[in-house]
Amino acid sequence: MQRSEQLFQQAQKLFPGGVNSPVRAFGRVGGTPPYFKRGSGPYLFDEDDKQYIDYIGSWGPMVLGHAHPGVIKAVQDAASDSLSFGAPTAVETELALKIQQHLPSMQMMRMVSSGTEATMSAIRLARGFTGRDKILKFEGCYHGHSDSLLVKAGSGALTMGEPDSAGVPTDLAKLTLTLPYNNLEAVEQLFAVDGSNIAAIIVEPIAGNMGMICPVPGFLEGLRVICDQHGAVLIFDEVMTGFRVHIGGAQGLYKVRPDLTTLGKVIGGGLPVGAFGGRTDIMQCIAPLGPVYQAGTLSGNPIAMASGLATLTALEAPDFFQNLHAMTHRLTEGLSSLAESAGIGLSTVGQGGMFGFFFSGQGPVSNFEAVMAGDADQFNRFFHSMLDQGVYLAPSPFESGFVSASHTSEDIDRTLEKAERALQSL
Ligand code: KE4
Repeated sequence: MQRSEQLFQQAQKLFPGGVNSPVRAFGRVGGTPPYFKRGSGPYLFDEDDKQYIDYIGSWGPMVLGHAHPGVIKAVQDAASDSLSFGAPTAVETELALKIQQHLPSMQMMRMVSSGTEATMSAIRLARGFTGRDKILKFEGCYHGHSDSLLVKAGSGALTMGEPDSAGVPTDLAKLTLTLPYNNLEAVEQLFAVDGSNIAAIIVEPIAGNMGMICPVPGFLEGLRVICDQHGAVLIFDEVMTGFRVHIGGAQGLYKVRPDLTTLGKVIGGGLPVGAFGGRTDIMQCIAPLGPVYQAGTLSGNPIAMASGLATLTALEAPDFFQNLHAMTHRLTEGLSSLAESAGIGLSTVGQGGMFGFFFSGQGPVSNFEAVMAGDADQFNRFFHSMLDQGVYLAPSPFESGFVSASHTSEDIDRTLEKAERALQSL
């Protein structure tokens, strides 16, 4: 991995930790991150021309696989007409209509340029709409890096061991209440005493930033009832799950309707796009219609909109999510049985094109505390064995993995052959 090592050394002088997003630095697993120069379908090629089967997919956007011909053509065609106008375009309307077709709860929406912008704006909107200041999030959930949401956060914050970031004013952080994921009783107790001061609950309807954790039956439905009882806004952060776990997102899978939804990743197809939207009466509080200000130079960028539109059009193909789920299931079931044969405690979970695995003997994992009890050393050794064998997994136990529509059963089976060797070596 010589070229990547040289590049990483040079990058350390330019970027903190040598990276532009912390989890990429391999801080949790050690070693040098490969530098990629090309992707094609399920494969990545690093600067030393080593090929990897990719299970990160740029942390979710690449649900079609890398360099999908239809997406690349849409981007090239749009780019030849200029990269940005800073003005309304027809293509942003087309993308919004397609999103709304599959997520009808998004009666109105606003495009932004990242998931962080989407959740930050949604929180401000919920506070402006209700006139309340407190919000509730769940331990281990990550909603991007805006100040109010960097409290007991997951993903890179957890990977770096800093779930509560420095630099967030104490007076602001105390307005962010946190509870264990999947603990509905704790939410009921909190709202019983403080419900009239809570503007919103923001939740990952399937948690993907402390590994992958699915909601226990009744959890999401219960949040819906509590928000209705207390006039709080229910925000589903579907930046990761949107167009990843089901054509209708997690809200379509679990049939629970949020008041607001945040999106990102897949709706940009690899280009910077986020969105927030939901009930018309709430969205009408957003400037220029209402008093909640929100803006962005490159919001609705036409190249990014074209990329997202081509991506969503492609995933509307018949049986797209059934096939994607079948591939993911083949991987997770295979990993489970290989681990059992190797006498390793491994629990796996998968939904649509998203999966997780935990090195823990305690069976299914349902919250942050159980995640933290996992065997981090086994994870690290498994990760590096797979990376050496050309399988690119997330470099942290506090992330999810992603399968694309371009992964074939042969790719999955080759992955499992390598996993067998990795598990035997633990
Ligand atoms: P971005 O600002 O990174 O586009 O989105 C923030 C965000 C919001 N909500 C959820 C549920 C998310 O998963 C994310 C971002 N996810 C991480 C991966 N766990 C992005 C990868 C990174 O931080 O480098």
